[in-house]
Amino acid sequence: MSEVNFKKRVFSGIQPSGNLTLGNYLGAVKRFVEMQNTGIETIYCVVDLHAITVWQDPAALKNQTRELAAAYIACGLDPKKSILFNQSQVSAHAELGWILSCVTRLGWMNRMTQFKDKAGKNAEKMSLGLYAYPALMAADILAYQATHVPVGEDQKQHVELTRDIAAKFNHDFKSEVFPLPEPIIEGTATRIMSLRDGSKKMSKSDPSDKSRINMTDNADTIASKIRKAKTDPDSLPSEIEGLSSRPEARNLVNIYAALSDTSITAVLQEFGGQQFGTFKPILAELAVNHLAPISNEMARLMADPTEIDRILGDGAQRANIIASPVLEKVKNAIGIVAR
Ligand code: AQP
Repeated sequence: MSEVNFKKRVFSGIQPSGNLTLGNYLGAVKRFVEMQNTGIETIYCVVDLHAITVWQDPAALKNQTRELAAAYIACGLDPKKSILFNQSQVSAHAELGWILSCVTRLGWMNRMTQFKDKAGKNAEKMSLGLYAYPALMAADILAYQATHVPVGEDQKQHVELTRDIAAKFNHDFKSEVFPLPEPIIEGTATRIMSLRDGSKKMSKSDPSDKSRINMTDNADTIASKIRKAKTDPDSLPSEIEGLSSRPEARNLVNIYAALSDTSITAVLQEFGGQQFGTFKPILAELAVNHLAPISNEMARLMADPTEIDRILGDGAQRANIIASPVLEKVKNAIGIVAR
C-alpha cells in the first residue's frame, strides 16, 4: 500500500486514427469535459504515437491530429483549464514507455484482448508497436502520476494493466514514484456499438462508414445512418429487461439516453411500445441538434490550423513541466546516470 498521497490528477487520450465517433464522444470526451469542470487538474492528449501502431497516411495523420484537437475544444475542453497537447511533443512518453516495457511481463501482454481483437488472424503481420501499445499507454498515464483515467469500457483492461505495471515498478525499485491509477467508467455510454452490428463496438477504424456517426457528419448523413441502423422488427419494450437479447435496440436506446442525459429506464417509459419507424427520426433529430453545434465549431477552428498548433505546443510545454521531473525520479530509481 502506498504511503504517498498523490495529488488528484486526471489523464486521458484519444488516437487521431480517423474521425472522432459518437462512441468516442459519449464514452470519453463528454466525460473529459465533465471532469475538467470539477476543479481537478486535467490533462488530455492526442495520442499520435498510438495511432501509428497501424498504418496512417502521413498527410492524413497531421489533419486528423488537428481535427481531434479541434473536436476536444469544440466539445468544451478549454485549453486554459485543461492541458491539451499531442503526445509526440513530450518525449517523456516514449522514454518512459520503453522503461515500462522492460517492467511489463509478456504474460500480462498476452492477455490483452484489444490486441487479439485488432490483430485477428493476422497477428504475425501486425507491428510490434500494436502489441506493445499498453506499455506506452501506461507511460502516458504514469508520466503525470495521474490518479484517475476516464475511459470507455474497452480501455478498462489497459488501465488495470497500468496499475500492475506501476505496482511492479514501485516494488522492484523500492520506490513510491507511481500512484495506482483508477479507471473512471461511468454513465450509460461506456460502450456504444456499431450501427451495423450490435455485437461490435463503434470504432473510428471500422471499414464501414455506415457503422458509425462521425462528429463531422452533416445532418442528412446522421439522419440517414440512424434510419438505416440495424434493428429488429419488434417495438421498443417498456422495461429494461426487454432489451436483454436485443443488442441493436439497446444500442439506440443507450445513445438516446446518453445524448439527452437521462436513464435507459426513462427513455423506455417514454417510448415503450413504439416502433423504430417512430423512434429513429426522433433519435436522429436529437443527435443532429446535439452534434451540429460541435461540428460547426470544429469547422471554424480547423480554418485556422496555426492557432491549433499553437494551442498544442503551449499544452506540450506545460505537460513537459510535469512529466520531466517524474522521468528524472524514474531514471534515478532504476540507476540511470543523468546530467
Ligand atoms: N464505441 C465506444 N463507446 C464508448 N467509448 C468508446 N471509446 C472508443 N470507442 C468507444 C473510448 O474512446 C476513447 C478513445 O479511444 P482510442 O482512440 O484511444 O482508441 P479505441 O478505444 O480503440 O477507439 P476506436 O474509436 O475504436 O479507435 P480505433 O478504431 O483507432 O481503434 C477511449 O476512452 C475509449 O474507451
